[in-house]
Amino acid sequence: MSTDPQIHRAREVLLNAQSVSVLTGAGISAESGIPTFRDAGGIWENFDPEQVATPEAFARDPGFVWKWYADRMQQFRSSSPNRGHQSLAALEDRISEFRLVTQNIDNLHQLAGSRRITELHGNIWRTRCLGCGRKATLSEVPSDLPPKCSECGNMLRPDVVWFGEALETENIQQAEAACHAEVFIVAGTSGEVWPAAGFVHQARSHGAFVIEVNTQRTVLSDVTNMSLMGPCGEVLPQIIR
Ligand code: BV8
Ligand code: ZN
Repeated sequence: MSTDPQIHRAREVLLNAQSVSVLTGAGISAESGIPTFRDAGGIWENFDPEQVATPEAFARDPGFVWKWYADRMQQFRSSSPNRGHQSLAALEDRISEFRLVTQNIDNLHQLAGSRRITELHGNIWRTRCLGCGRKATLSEVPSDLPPKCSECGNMLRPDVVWFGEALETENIQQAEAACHAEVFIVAGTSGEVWPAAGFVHQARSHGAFVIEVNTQRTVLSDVTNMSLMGPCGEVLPQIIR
């Protein structure tokens, strides 16, 4: 667990910061009951990413991939933001220059009230039409899979970024701008996925004070100024008074 002096130091740093950016991963949603990818019992223990999170997998069997997402949507519907998400929303209200960059697609940051969000990997409740390219937001879990476009009748895909797919340029630009903040918090991510993990390295190289919040050490821990060991739902409320 992180020590009080570390918590106190992190709180001081945040109190004096004019600009703060945050990068979050699946770990911040763990206390909302959503399994992470690479922890024990994680998603990749039961599913091979190549079978469900690549454009090839979708081309091969869109119904199977949509079933995987529909099941996750059901789970997300019964999950609500935890104190970790809520603390970041409160921090945003206090800091004039704030950006939340998330790898998560579960929409919990939005539900917690965060506004200046960059969704690096998209959002599970948004679809994109393979025919006309139209984006739409689903209000409920689709029943007949794969869903069809109400405009042109073509197949819809989840508006998420799969392995091997490029992130949207605008999101990369927003994330790169976020790396110029005085303080960069990286919370609940294993740092395994690129280019998301690379933004932590960029922030450090720009001279940011990098604070990690995680239940265990990660490949990013050596890139940080401070690594606070503990769950997001406990540590973030302590450092964001
Ligand atoms: C791309 C889909 C190129 C949506 C996801 C180098 C450079 C560039 C690319 C690569 C590269 N090396 C390899 C690549 C390819 C690949 C990649 O990174 N592979 C990895 C696995 C090696 N990257 C890509 O393919 C990316 N695309 O680069 O395209 C390109 C360029 C031009 C033109 C064409 C192509 C696309 C990556 C996006 C993939 N999509 N998701 C979905 O279905 O969710 S990634 C997936 O992993 C999720 O988005 C997830 O958020 C993300 C990262 O995982 P984490 O969030 O970190 O979750 P994880 O389980 O790993 O860790 C949880 C952590 O939380 C742990 O550390 C744990 O200790 C901690 N924790 C647990 N509980 C708590 C906690 N911490 C605090 N509190 C708790 N309570
Ligand atoms: Zn369409």
